[in-house]
Amino acid sequence: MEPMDFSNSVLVVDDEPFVLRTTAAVLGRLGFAQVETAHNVDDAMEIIAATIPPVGLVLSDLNMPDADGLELLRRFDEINYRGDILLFSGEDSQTLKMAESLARARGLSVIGAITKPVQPERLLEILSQHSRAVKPMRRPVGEGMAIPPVMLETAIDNGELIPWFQPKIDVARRMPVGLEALARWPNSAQGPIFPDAFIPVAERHGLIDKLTFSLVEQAVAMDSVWRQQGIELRMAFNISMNSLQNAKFPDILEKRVMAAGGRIAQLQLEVTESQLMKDLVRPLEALLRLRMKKVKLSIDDFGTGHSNLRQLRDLPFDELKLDRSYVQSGDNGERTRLILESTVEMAKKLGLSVVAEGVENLQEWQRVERLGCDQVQGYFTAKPMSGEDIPKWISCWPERCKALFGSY
Ligand code: G
Ligand code: G
Ligand code: MN
Repeated sequence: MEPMDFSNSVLVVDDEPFVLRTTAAVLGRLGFAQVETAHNVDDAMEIIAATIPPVGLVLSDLNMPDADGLELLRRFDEINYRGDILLFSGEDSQTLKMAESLARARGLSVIGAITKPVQPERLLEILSQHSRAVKPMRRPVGEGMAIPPVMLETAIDNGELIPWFQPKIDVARRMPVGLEALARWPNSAQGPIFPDAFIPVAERHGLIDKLTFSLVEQAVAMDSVWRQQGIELRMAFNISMNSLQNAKFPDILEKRVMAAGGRIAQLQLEVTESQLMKDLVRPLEALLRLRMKKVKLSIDDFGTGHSNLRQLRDLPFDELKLDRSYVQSGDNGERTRLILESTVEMAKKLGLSVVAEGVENLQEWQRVERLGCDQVQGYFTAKPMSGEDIPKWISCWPERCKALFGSY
C-alpha cells in the first residue's frame, strides 16, 4: 500500500461548530498540515476553488440546513471534483449507504461513510485503507493545458481543428449507417490536443459556435464527395448547450450546411444529457426549430445525467445514446442489467432508436444486441479515424465484419 500523502489540504463541512472544531483537531493530530472548515455548502465550494495546496479529501456531514450533503455531492459532480470524499452523519447506516452509492453513481470517489460522532480510530482506519486517499483534485478539464483562447481561435480560423469520424453500425444488418464527427486538433504547437481540453475553453470564451461551424463545414464537404461515391451515412455532430441557448443557431447552421454543399436534414445532432437537464426551456425552442428542419436529434451520454425517460418523453429526440459506462459495466450484476433492460424497453416504446456506445468486444456486442439496441458505436467495430481513412474503411468493412463475428 502506498504511503498516505498528507501534503494536500483537507476540508471538513458541517453546520455544527463543535463538530467542525473537534474533527479538524483529530485530522490535525493525524498529521494533516492544512485543515480547512466550512459550515455550509457555498463556503465549501469557495474553499475548494481557492485553496492551495488543493483539497484532496473532503469530510462532509449529510444533514445540514439549506443545502445538505447531497447537494454538495451534486456540486462536486458539476465541477468534476476528483479528490476523495468521506461522508458522516447521524442518520442510520442504510441512509449513509445510499448516499454513498449516490456519490459513486456520480463518479465521485467515496472512501467511506461513517456514523457520528467521528471516532479518530475509525477515521485513521479508513484513511490508511485508501492509498488513493488525499491525492490532489484534478484541475478543471482544459485548465491544466492552459490553452489561450486566442491560440484556439487562430487554430479554428486556420482549419487546424478537423473532424474525425467514428462509424455507427446497425446491429441487425451489421452495416455502417452513420458517422459521429469528433473534433481533433492533431498538430498544435504542443502536439495533439484532445477535445476534453479545448471544448471547455471554446465554451468559456464564446468560440464554440465558430468551432462547431468549422467542423460542420469540413465534414459536410467530405460527405458530399462520399455521397457521390455512393457512401450515404448520416453524419452526427456534438452540439454544445451554449449553442442551443441561441434561438438563431438552427438558421445559421442551415446556411452553413448549404454553403458547404449539404442539406441540414441529413444531419444528426447530439446533445449531452447532463447539460440538457440544466435549463430546458431556452434550448427547447432551438431543438424544436431543428426538428422542424428535419434534423435528427440524439441524447448523448444517457445515464450520466439525472433525467428520466418521462422527462424526455416531451422532448423532440429521435435517438438515445447509452453511455459507455452502462454498456461496459457488463458483469456488474443484476441491478445494472435490469436498469439497462428497462431503459432500452422504455426508450423503444417512446419511439427512440437506441445506440450503445463504447462496445469494445464481441461479448459486449452480444449483450447490447440481446437488449435490443439498434446501433452500436465503439472500438469493437471502429475507432475514430480521419476523413481520408473513411472510404477505405467502408470498402474493407464486409471483410472485417466476417473476421470480427466469425461464426456468430
Ligand atoms: O473522442 P472523444 O475523446 O473524441 O471526445 C471527447 C468528448 O468531447 C466527447 O464527450 C465528445 O462528445 C466531445 N466532443 C468531441 N468533439 C466535439 C465537438 O465538435 N463539439 C462538442 N461540443 N463536443 C465534442
Ligand atoms: O460524444 P461522446 O461523449 O459520446 O463521445 C464519444 C467518446 O467516446 C469519444 O471520446 C470517443 O473517442 C470515445 N469512444 C468511442 N468508442 C469507444 C470505446 O469503445 N471505448 C472507449 N473507451 N471510448 C470510446
Ligand atoms: Mn457524442
